[in-house]
Amino acid sequence: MSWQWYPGHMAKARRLLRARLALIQLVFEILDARIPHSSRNPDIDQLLVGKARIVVLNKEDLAEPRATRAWLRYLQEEGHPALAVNSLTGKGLERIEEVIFRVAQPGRTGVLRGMVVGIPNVGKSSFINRLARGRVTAVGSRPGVTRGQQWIKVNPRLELLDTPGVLWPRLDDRGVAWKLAATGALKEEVIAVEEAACCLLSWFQTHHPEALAKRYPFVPAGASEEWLEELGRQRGFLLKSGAVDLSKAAVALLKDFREGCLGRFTLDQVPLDKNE
Ligand SMILES: Nc1nc2c(ncn2[C@@H]2O[C@H](COP(=O)(O)OP(=O)(O)OP(=O)(O)O)[C@@H](O)[C@H]2O)c(=O)[nH]1
Ligand SMILES: [Mg+2]
Repeated sequence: MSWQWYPGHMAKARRLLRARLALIQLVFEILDARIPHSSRNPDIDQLLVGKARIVVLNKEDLAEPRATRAWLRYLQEEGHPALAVNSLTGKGLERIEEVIFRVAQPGRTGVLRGMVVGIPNVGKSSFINRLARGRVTAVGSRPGVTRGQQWIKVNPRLELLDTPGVLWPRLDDRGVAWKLAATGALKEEVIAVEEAACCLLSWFQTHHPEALAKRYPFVPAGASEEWLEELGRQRGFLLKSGAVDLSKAAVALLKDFREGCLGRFTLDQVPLDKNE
């Protein structure tokens, strides 16, 4: 699969992040609750060394609740407060300010400044909008700060840098790429949709065949490629040649998964304790 991240982009993102980190006391690390491992930037600990951090499992409404609880425990054991959040409704954000002021000390001005980081499409902008809801006041670019950096005043004690830090995902792990594709972290143009759909399908066939049978009762069980072909045939996705348009079938499956039509699922398991 190809990626939209290249060494040049990564170096630039790293530089930008460093410059912004100098201005803030707190980082919100946004992960996708369906893939907390795969949506995590592999260099995050190095990048954020010494910064107070709150980990946010966003899109909790699409993830499996029991898995989310296990992930929250795991992340908290790492030493960061972790919250499961739905940024569209605000669920999970009720006590965020309490958590914020527990982990980070305001700067010299008495105002705590934070920023939001995460890989593409995890919900960084939605999170910022939700946190600042109804109170969005850009408080102007500060002198000496890189051109045009805007601060959003969430409340008198908390400001957020409005440009979220886009981080690169794990690029080296094939087991991760399809999960990023399935959840929408990678644009469809840059991924092999059929490959991603086949991987997702195999995952469902292994872990939740009942969810597939419920959503697609008309598609008989079979190896992933045949299954996809059958879905395409049943839905009438045909090419001019009469052959099934597999990529259309793949996109239909990915879309169903992303929109939660199959149910709530978490694709990443909490790593087993090394001592177990
Ligand atoms: N179901 C659900 N969808 C969400 C949630 N948060 C964000 N989304 C959706 O996820 C998509 C991406 O959200 P954005 O806020 O644009 O994500 P982003 O990280 O800012 O994306 P980029 O700026 O492109 O990197 C949008 O379609 C949102 O509506 C959530 O908690 N639950
Ligand atoms: Mg955004």
